[in-house]
Amino acid sequence: MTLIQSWRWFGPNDPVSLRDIEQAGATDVVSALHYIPHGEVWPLEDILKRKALIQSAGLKWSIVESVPVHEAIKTRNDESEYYIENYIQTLKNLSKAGLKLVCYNFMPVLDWTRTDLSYSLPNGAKALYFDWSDLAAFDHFILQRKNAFTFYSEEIVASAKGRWTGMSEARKKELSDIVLMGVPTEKSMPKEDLMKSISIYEQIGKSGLRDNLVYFLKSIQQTCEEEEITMTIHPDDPPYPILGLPRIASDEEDLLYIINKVPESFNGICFCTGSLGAGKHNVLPEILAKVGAKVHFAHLRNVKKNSKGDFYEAEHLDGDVDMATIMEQLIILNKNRERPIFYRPDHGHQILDDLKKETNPGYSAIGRLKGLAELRGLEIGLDR
Ligand code: DNO
Repeated sequence: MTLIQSWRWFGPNDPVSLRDIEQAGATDVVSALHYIPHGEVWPLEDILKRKALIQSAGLKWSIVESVPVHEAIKTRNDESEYYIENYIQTLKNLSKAGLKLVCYNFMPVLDWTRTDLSYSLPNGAKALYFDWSDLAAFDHFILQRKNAFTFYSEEIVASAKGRWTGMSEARKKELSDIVLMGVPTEKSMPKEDLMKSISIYEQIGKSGLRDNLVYFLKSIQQTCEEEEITMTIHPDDPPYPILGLPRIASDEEDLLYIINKVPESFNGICFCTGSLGAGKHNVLPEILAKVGAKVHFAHLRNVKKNSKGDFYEAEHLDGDVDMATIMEQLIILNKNRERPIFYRPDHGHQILDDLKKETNPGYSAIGRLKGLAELRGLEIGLDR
């Protein structure tokens, strides 16, 4: 059995078409109904429509990423039961349509966070960047979170201050928009709402958030088991608490906690080499060796970090993550499985013709195509 190459598609409004995906060489599609507000039930009809569209292009919708977990569930407030019921209904509808593999995350409020979406590399390609000094500047000067600077090292505070002094108004606005942005094609969050959430999560803390995840998983367990659905949690990106928000899927200990607390087979992991790889504390082959049996889906991309922990998204085979070792481990894990492991080339540089186009940050076609081609070559070569 070989690994399955998949590709994220944001739906009919994605500038990358299903045809492009086919030409890039992926067979399976990762998609979600991004237009449905978080927490609402995905109607069966809408799911079937998306599925038919993907099928009509000769591809297969195999993975749902994400079914977002509503904030009410993550904070377990008064409305959480209502949203859990909705989530369960969405899972049942997905299952009716034959969709059995779901990716989600439990990051408070913000999904992945970057500070620059078009960082220029020496060869003219553009990449996504995360810079602690920019984040600290956003935190202190834009968000004005109380005592924000106490959460950063002196070195970062000094460079954040310097940077802010020289920052143009346009860049200040851009930085704010970028940090507050979530998944491309979904709405970004107003600053005031973020502040409110931060104070709620202060009370919850890491252990409270862990409890809320376990409660959520136990609440959907029966449905997942009856419907044969596998849930895969996406690691935190970046794998650190940011802006005072707790993180619970950032390292080996977190992932082991999640799979040990809810050991049933429906509870799985999406192994994202980019998210985990951004953590100085993470040695990916070691993590994969421990959690591999629970990995059903992988996001393969690379990052290069500097000594401060800032990082940019590097080429898929070039960066701090030893992709050849990861691929070798995935190939071995994939033997003797009932269902193959899926991977997608996660993100890619904006290169060539895509530099002239409007693209979803991280999700332009050609950079991902290059990533997929490299990963597939690696896979076939190693497998031989
Ligand atoms: C970033 C993605 C994430 C991911 C979600 C999964 O590009 O990997 O947005 O889709 O966190 O829930």
